[in-house]
Amino acid sequence: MMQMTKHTYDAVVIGAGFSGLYQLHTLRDQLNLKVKVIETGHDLGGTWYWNRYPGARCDSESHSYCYMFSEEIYKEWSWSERYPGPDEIRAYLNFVATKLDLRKDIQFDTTVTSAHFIEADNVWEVATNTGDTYRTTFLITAIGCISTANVPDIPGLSTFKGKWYHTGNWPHETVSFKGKRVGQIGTGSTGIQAAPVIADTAEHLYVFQRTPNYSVPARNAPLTDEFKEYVRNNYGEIKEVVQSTPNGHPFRISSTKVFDQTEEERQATYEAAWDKGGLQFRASFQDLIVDKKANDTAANFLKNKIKSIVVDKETAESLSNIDHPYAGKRPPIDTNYFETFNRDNVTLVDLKKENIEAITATGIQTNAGHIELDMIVFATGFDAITGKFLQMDIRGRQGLPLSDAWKEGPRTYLGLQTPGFPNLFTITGPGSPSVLCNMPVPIEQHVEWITDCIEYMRKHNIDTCEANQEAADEWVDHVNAAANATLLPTVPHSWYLGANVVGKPRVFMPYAGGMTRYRAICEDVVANNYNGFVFASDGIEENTNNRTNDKFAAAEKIQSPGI
Ligand code: NA7
Repeated sequence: MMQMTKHTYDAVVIGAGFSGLYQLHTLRDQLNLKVKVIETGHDLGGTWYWNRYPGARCDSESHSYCYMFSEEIYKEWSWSERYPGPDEIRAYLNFVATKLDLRKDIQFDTTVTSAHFIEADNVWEVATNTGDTYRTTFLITAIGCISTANVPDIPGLSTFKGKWYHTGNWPHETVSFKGKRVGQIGTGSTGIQAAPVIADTAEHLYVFQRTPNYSVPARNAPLTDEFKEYVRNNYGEIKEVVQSTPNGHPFRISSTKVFDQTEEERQATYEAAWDKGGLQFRASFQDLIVDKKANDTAANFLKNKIKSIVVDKETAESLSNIDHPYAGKRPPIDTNYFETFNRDNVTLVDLKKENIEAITATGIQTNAGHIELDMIVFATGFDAITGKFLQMDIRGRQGLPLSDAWKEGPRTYLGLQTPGFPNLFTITGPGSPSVLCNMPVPIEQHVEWITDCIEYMRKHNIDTCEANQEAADEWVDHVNAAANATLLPTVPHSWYLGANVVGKPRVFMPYAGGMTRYRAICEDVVANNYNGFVFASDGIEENTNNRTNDKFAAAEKIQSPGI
């Protein structure tokens, strides 16, 4: 029989990645709360514990993909490359965890299966797969946005005799492609990183492409001593930039509009951005993500680059036949992705020309023929942002399941709380700027906001904090308005919209209004007595102020999106 142990905590945090580790630190070490972090993985790292696929690398630059809350921690760590890989990110998180003595309060190898709000006691009762249960006043999800692997339901997968993997659940032991015929399905950020590395050793790689994608060279390289020195000496300036740019990256978005420049000047701007590499390409002009005609100039530049790199004309055509605006979906950055299609051992399978009919015992059957494979790699993305929430049985007031509250799509206030779920805080939940930013920036802001809110509650003997329905409805409208001011919702097959998962409601989930605007809104909410949140003690509401926050009411205020 399973041993049942009941624990009581002030706060339970789900997840031991960037968010969970920092949340543990602030609640335990600043507020002196009794905190437990529950983590499925055998070790810390969050998304970087699972994402170890070939070529995996963060697309934020390393000197900004880290905590900024402590100058000491920032300066003690030194990154080795322009973009950090999973091993280095885990080493960094381990360094932070050791420095702050975090491990002792993390329960690894444990998955939260349910969390129910017990109204009579104002506590959350959290159950896990190990049989332990936890009673806690505050429940905080730190579960990441892209942590639920999406394996498409292609008939016949169970009959496949070779090995298959999803990139987001990659084995921890080395997977050898030597002498193997590998089929890779998916050409998003992940597939674009993986293909060149798999092709290096595979006997043959078949890349199954449903939607062609733009990509800009990452231009990854070891960091020079000079740059490391610059990072060490300019903590304040780097922090100022990442916290004042809409997307949290360590570079400014140009204030120049596309048609402010002549054709010749524009090409030179794009060439320079291409040579520099990375997500900074997207920051070349102010209006790239809001004006389709402006975007077309970048799109055409990138399509021409593909055609200039890929030698085989038909393959080049298939790769550059892109149907959506540049950066309308998450823009990948790569190392030799398009060059990979010039190798003799790589074949592009264009799923606009042929369909996958089934997976067989020995490969993939399309309507054009059978491709013999020893291995299949699914680079097919995630049930993003809401997937992990809905895998847990979360119930709020009157037993309301979160899956019911979000049936038509997630409805939160500021991405931080859902009406009906008191004292449940969601770091980078739906409606947060999250994935449209360099993630550690919204994470730090959310963690600090939640910590301040809990501190306020304790100081004022408040039992519960709960988003009010009207505030959440307004926020959802604002999230939609922010998205609609950009080209992002025009891409029908985007995971931002949930369109990559069968049956998922099509709702634009992240907040595209920018991290700086978002931060100002959150500060304004606090200044206005936590406007839109209901505080209650002994069941009596304490702050019944009217909602006066007009900061996010008007869509026309969204001029520069936060991506
Ligand atoms: P993405 O960006 O969701 O990409 C998934 C890819 O898999 C994309 O090319 C999909 O094509 C393709 N896909 C998904 N299902 C299928 C099926 N059934 N058949 C063929 N192709 C399919 O996930 P990534 O892991 O690349 O990136 C996720 C984020 O991780 C990324 O944005 C970064 O933030 C880090 P589609 O475009 O839907 O036609």
